[in-house]
Amino acid sequence: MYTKSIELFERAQQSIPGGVNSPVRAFKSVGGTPVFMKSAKGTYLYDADGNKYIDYIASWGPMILGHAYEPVVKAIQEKALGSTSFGAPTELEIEMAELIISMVPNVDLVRMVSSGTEACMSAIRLARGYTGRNKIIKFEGHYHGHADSFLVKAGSGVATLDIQTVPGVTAGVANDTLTAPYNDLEAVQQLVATHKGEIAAIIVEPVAGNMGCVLPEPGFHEGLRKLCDEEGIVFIFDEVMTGFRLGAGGAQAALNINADLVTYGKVIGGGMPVGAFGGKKEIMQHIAPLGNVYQAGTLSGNPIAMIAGFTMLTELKNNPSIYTELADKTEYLHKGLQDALTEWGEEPFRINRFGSMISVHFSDFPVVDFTSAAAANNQFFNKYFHAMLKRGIYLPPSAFESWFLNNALTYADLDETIAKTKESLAEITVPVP
Ligand code: HOZ
Repeated sequence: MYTKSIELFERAQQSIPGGVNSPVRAFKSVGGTPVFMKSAKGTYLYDADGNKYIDYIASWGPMILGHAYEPVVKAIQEKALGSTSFGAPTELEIEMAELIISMVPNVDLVRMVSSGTEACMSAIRLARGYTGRNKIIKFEGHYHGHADSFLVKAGSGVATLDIQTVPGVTAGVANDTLTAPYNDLEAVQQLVATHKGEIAAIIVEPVAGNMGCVLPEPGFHEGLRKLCDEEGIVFIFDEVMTGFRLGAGGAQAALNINADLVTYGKVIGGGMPVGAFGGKKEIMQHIAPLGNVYQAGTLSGNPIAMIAGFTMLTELKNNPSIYTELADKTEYLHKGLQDALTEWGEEPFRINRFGSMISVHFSDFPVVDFTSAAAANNQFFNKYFHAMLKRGIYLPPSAFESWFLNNALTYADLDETIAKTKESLAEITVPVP
């Protein structure tokens, strides 16, 4: 069934570290061989062996409208005929910036980059340059890409591989990154009081997606916002996952919170390698060439990435009902999974959901931060993952990742997913504690 994937993984390990170009894909925590994909259309993935899957990753977010969405593919094809890169400005970059500004609150200026990592890295450099301070606060289990400053108590692959300290990140850099538990406002207030006048930025995943989906508790972001205002700290929303997914205005609009800077990643490229950071003019005007905070990139604003993103964001802007449809489908899935797991009754569980982000935690208690996410029965998740995979349901290969729904999913696909969950649960033997 996975003959070709097994063969490709063997071969990949000869030329690519660990056989993959991003660690979560290696299936290290769930075990087994990663499935090598060949193509996808709508909500269906097809692997190298010809197996078909219903996709719950959506390329970790961006495939909101499904794979190979025709207007996006057509726009890319047409644009490529006029060159794939100039290293010089284009009108399309202005249109893209104007579109983002028209959709998102509190963004006066936006700078395109090529990945979410680059966006977050540049945003904290800007915050440091703007405030003249060195330290930042991030949250345990949050992942803001792999720049040195963020690889402290990070989520996603760092949590999946259980890497406590990342070799190569200097103590100096690590010392400037302070961490607090997500949803623990008091811990953040204490950090700020201890390091008064030293904190340049607080960066947060507004709805966390790199330790599974974990929701902000009421008042948490409001408290952070107030603290940042009082202490002159730049408040950064990392919207790499939530931007244009929770709604056209991202988490800022969905949660009714104003951030000073926002960062974006893959979502704004419709699946192409893109990122961006933006925010208030007062801060953004410190970026070169307006100011001296240097940041650059030959492929920034790349025409193929811009046209893919512009086409997808335009669809999202013009069809706001997409978000209601997505939220309804996610709620339907939630209920179906909830009923299936309750009826089976052999393992405690919690389901977290916000918009079209959802995750199942095999836990007896609410999952509200990294400690509770890590304390769940993630070995059981791994079994569930494999039981679903072999039935054609492609979930994230780690309990420390959110699931992302795409709007090509039909209710029949959701029913199939729920039915396959029932079959999977019936198959899994619960180990005697
Ligand atoms: N860190 C990404 C999700 N949170 C995973 C990216 C990938 O492995 O492709």
